[in-house]
Amino acid sequence: MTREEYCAKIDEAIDQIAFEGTFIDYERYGNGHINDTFVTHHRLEDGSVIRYILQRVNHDTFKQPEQLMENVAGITEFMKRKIVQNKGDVNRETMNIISTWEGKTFYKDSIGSYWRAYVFIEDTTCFDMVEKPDDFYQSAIAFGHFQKLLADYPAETLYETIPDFHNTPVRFEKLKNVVQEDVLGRVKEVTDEITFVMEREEFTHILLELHMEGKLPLKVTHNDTKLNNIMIDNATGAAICVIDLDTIMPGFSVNDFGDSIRFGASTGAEDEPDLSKVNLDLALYELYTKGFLEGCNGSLTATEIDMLPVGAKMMTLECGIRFLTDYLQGDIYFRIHREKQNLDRARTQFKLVSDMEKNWETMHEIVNKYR
Ligand code: ADP
Ligand code: GN1
Ligand code: MG
Repeated sequence: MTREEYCAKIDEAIDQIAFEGTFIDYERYGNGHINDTFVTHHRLEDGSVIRYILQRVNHDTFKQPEQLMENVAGITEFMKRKIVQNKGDVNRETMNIISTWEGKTFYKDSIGSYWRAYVFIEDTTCFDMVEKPDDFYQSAIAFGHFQKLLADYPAETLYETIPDFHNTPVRFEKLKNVVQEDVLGRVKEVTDEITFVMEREEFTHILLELHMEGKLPLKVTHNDTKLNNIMIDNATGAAICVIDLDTIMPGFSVNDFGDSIRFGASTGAEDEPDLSKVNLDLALYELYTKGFLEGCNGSLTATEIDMLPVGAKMMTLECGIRFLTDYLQGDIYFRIHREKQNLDRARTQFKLVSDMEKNWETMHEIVNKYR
């Protein structure tokens, strides 16, 4: 599709969604790797300007966008009832879908792309790296609390928006296949990274085996708990809203913990090319552990708490595997802005895994301090 054709589709979507006011303009927004996100501006009758988030759902990643939107609508309505009970602000503490003029939660355009819009959560910031430790701590409380809030959500009504999303052994097998195929001849550059993953095959099974033995429960989980999927209130510093609800599915609580650690408790950016800058920050790990356990507020079993460090290492290894797989396949899944970005992303994850292994005892001691 040319740029002009794509812009025409954005215009088409904007016409179909029941925004308030008169449309002014839009621009690309945010740093997500998956969906196409835009901010739109509209003038209200009193002359003020209102913003919305408009997204084209990535249809290659999410094969059933209609089911996905049913999940999001169900979850946000459920959250709204709880927020009202707690006397909170429903416009800022959860995502609010702006429906189409026809009353649907999304608009399917003439070439089959799915568009949806949300209320823009104003006066908040979304961070790509921890700038103030307290933000990370607040995000931990919010992600823990989010899981507790959804503890009585009817999990059987949720669609699995990406099958086997955090099935690490499946991700491992996929990497093995992609290495075999080596479609772009890139395998020779990354033999150390491949060996690193292969040496950890046994580890990839730990959580699923515990689950199969009946020792680790399935919960309703977010599954993409990185720091830039949470909005921090500029005035109070509290993490007020969990966003990016596309991957809410039944999963393991420890993976929600782990995904936050791999992204936020690193001293470097996810795609930092200089690995000497990438280390596990144990102080941030401790802060997150404390906040997450506070947010979960007694809802985790002893085994779930025991497995928090495993969740951290699992999500970091799995994400590294996914980045490496995508690099070998020609960067077809995660959006890149420069060459080798997915390889750099994979390498930071493996560096963090090594760091976790070196600090394995300490990671457990920290969990035990706050349980
Ligand atoms: P992706 O799945 O591609 O990561 P997200 O849903 O996380 O997409 O959105 C991308 C970015 O857009 C977020 O990191 C955040 O900066 C911004 N964003 C998303 N929803 C909102 C919202 N309701 N209000 C303000 N900013 C938002
Ligand atoms: C993607 O959509 P975004 O940017 O929040 C990915 C996550 C990865 C993350 C790595 C649906 O998250 O699983 O952990 O990139 N989301 C999907 O940064 O695959
Ligand atoms: Mg996101």
